[in-house]
Amino acid sequence: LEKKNPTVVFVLGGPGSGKGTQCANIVKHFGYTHLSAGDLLRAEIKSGSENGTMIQNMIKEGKIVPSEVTIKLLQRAMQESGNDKFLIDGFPRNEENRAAFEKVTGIEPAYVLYFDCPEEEMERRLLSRNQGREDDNIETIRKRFKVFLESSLPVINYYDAKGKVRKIDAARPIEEVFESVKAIFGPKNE
Ligand code: UP5
Ligand code: MG
Repeated sequence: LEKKNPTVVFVLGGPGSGKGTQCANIVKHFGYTHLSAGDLLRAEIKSGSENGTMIQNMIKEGKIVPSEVTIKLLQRAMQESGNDKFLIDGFPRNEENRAAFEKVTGIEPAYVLYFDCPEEEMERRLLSRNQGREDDNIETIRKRFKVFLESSLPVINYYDAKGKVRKIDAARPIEEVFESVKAIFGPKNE
C-alpha cells in the first residue's frame, strides 16, 4: 500500500552544484533510494538500447531528453528498488518534464532540494571532475548552464510558489552543505 504513495524529493540545481554528491550522503543517513535521471540515461546509452544514440546526442548538446524516455526509466527504477522513498536527482528539468511526471505517475514531490551555486564554481568543479563524461567540456558546459537558466529554473520557481523549495547554499565544502541538508531531512530520521 505504501508503494502506491511513495515519498519523492526532487533534487535540483545547476550542473556541478553537487546533487549527486549530496544524494549519496542522504542515502547513507536517511534510507532513500537515489535515482539520478542523468545516470539512468547514461546507463541506457551503454545498454545499447534503440534510444541510445538519440540520448547520447542530446546529452552532448546539453539538451533535455524527451519526457517519456526519462519518465519510463524513472518508473522502472522505482519499481525495481522495492523502496518507497526516492531522491529524484536532476529531474524535472523543464515544465513539460514536471507536468508529464505528475500526470503519468500521479506523484507530487514532498519537497524540492535546490542546490544554489554560482556558475564559476560549478564550472570549476565540472572541469576538474575527470570522470570521462562527454558533457564535461567547456562548450557543452556553457550549453548546460543556458538550459538550466532558461528551462530548469522556472520549475524551481513553480515549486517555490507552492512553498516546496528548500534552498541550500551549495558553494561551501561538501560537509558544510550536508549539515544544511541534514537540518532539512530532520535529525529524527537519522
Ligand atoms: N563537488 C561536489 N560538491 C562539491 C563541493 N561542495 N565542493 C567542492 N566540490 C564539490 O559534483 C560535481 C563535481 O563537483 C564532482 O567532482 C564533485 O566531487 C565535486 P556532482 O555531485 O557530480 O554534481 P551534480 O550536480 O550531480 O552535477 P552533474 O554534472 O551530474 O549535473 P547535471 O545536472 O549537469 O547532470 P545530469 O547527469 O543530471 O544530466 C546530464 C545531462 O543529461 C543533461 O544535461 C541532459 O542532457 C540529460 N538529462 C535529461 O535530458 N533529462 C533529465 O531528466 C536528466 C538529464
Ligand atoms: Mg549528477
